Amino acid sequence: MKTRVSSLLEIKYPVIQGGMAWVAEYHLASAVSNAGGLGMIGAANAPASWVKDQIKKMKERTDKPFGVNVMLLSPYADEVAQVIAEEKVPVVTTGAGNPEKYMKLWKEAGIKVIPVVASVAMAKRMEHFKADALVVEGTEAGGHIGESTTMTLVPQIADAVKIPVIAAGGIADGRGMAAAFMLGAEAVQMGTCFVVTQESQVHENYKKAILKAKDIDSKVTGRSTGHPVRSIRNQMTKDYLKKEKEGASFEELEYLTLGGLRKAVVEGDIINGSIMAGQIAGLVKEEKSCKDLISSIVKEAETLMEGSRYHG
Ligand code: TUI
Repeated sequence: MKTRVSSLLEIKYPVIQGGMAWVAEYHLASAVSNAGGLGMIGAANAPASWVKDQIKKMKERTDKPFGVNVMLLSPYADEVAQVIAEEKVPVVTTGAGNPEKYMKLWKEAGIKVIPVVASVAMAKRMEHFKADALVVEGTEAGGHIGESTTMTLVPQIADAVKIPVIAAGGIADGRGMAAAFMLGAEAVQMGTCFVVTQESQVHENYKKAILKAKDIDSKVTGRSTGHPVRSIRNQMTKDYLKKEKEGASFEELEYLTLGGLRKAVVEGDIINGSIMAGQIAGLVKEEKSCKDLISSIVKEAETLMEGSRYHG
């Protein structure tokens, strides 16, 4: 399945693994890259030394392209941006903000820059600043989210820019991938379904929570702080939403989500921790290897798209 994105990134399949905080580390990312997708290291709130070590381990485990996601709200974003340039990481994606101030540094280092955007205005701005492609992420996604859905955002941004669009948010099978392509995307980025792969290092309890989740088990906390975050409902989301109603401080609320993510991913505390996952968790029903996951999704999407051409 060749698209402008698979050619740009020099990958076999136009499938990108999301740069998920605490989840997107080198075991998972190298498995994705070795399976023909683009594996991502999620820098999240980690210091540059951690990111540098992860890049080293990636290079030991794969000779295929990979990327690093920079979470722009991180206090370490500046130093992480520098390490990415020094290490000449093939691809960088950014999330939760505007990466303008790093674009020149990365482009001069020959890095492909793919900002995650959640609006048409931001998409146009990133194209102007010489982004190579865009991840267009709908509100169905897990973690920090925007307002618009993947269904509405992808075609509007595909029409507004010339650079290729990668759809994210709500995709976990071949139907979702084919639908995203129909909307104008040339690749997909997926998160939730990669959390439950065999190579993912997250605590078993976290995987079980996703596998067990139903369509209505997703909650958004933090709308009042301006940092809305989607996760699977539990005691934490209940406490958070209550505190939010009572007007708790920004710091107190923020700690519940980001501090809570470590608690859930590393310690397996799925009661008081933050189980970030997308609305599609209800569709994710089995733990597969990254290779099986990617090849089954691509095969299903290809079959569906063949069918649509045949009938079209
Ligand atoms: O970044 C993500 N997902 C994330 S980041 C994260 S860590 C975190 N946890 C709690 C609070 C805050 C961060 C967990 N999940 N996805 C990419 C994404 N980017 N979604 C939405 C956006 C976005 C939003 C606004 C991108 C640009 C933007 O522009 C604002 C501006 O500066 O104009």
